[in-house]
Amino acid sequence: MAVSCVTTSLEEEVKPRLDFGNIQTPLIFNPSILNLQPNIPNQFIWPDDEKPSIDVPELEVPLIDLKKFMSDPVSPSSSTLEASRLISEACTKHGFFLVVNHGINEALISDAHEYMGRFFDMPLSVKQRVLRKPGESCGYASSFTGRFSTKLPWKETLSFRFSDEKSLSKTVEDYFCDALGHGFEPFGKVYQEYCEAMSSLSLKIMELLGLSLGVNRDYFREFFEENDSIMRLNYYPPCQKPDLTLGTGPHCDPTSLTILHQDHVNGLQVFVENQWRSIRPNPKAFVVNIGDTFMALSNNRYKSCLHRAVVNCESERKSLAFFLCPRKDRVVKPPRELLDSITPRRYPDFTWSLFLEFTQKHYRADMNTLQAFSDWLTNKPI
Ligand SMILES: O=C(O)CCC(=O)C(=O)O
Repeated sequence: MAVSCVTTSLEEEVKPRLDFGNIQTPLIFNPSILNLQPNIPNQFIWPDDEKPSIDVPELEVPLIDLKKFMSDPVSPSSSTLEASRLISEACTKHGFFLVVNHGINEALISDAHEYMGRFFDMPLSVKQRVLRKPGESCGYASSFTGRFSTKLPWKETLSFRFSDEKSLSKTVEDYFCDALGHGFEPFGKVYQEYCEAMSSLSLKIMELLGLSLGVNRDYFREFFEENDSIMRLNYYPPCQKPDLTLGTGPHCDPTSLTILHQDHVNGLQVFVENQWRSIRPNPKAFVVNIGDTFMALSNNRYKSCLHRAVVNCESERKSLAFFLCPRKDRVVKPPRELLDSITPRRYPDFTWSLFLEFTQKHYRADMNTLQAFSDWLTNKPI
């Protein structure tokens, strides 16, 4: 990985420069060069009130065992009812829980991590073949140097689209081959399979969320059939000043449901009861969290919670994030069961495509994204 001095049209737009105080050069995030400096560029230094604390207490999140649920008949068993009770409790409070016995092949998870390492180890010129352009949600981002010029995250990402529509059955494989070349076919195959597995798992979790909200078990599952989701590979290199920067800044996911697999290195933190708390890595588990779009679907019953990722000076860290999103034209509105005279509609109807556009073109995701979007929709001239 490399920080070098390449000028692209993206940089011209925001004109970020490497700023060590006295010397300024155009900014590209290349840790192998940045790590040779005693300090980090100012753009990566976060304001004091957002600087990370490394030793934070652990968040207690329920461990949901999916084994029985996966083979549960239509009428739920007592273990499924217990799982749905635990999910309801966690999602009302902060929206985070872990799932184990999820049925995803360990070798597939390990391949997904392995290929992520291979991708980020490639020369910058190769990764830049799929450079993420302003206003787009997919592609390679070396930090967010092309989009923002302050509070930059200490990470590289590769994001791509997954569609569960039958006519688009090979979106991921095609993306790798078309954008990066035929040598990337094995990457495409691994991530196509991984995304298909994540999509199936998220539909099962949707059934549990439906049960836990007292809505028909199939309601949310059907809502997310033909989902148009986003997969993101997060690579956090070690940082010589981990107390000054963040790997991922504080934000709530605008998407519907996130299924995250972290490697063995600590980093994920969630803001609960006015305090940052960590979620300890568990290679056998996926971390699941509610996003803003599901918060709107549940009419605010379930929380989309602020979270971030910290970095450290010794080890690199990797995480795989699958962001479940509805088909772009689906209208997001809560089912009738979640409305009554004391709990009226909390957000207006919207489509995921409009919300996605809002987060890519008008607003940097933070803890108020959904409210800002809702205000924007309400006040937008027709
Ligand atoms: O890497 C992590 O633990 C969190 C990643 C995350 O929040 C994101 O990609 O939106």
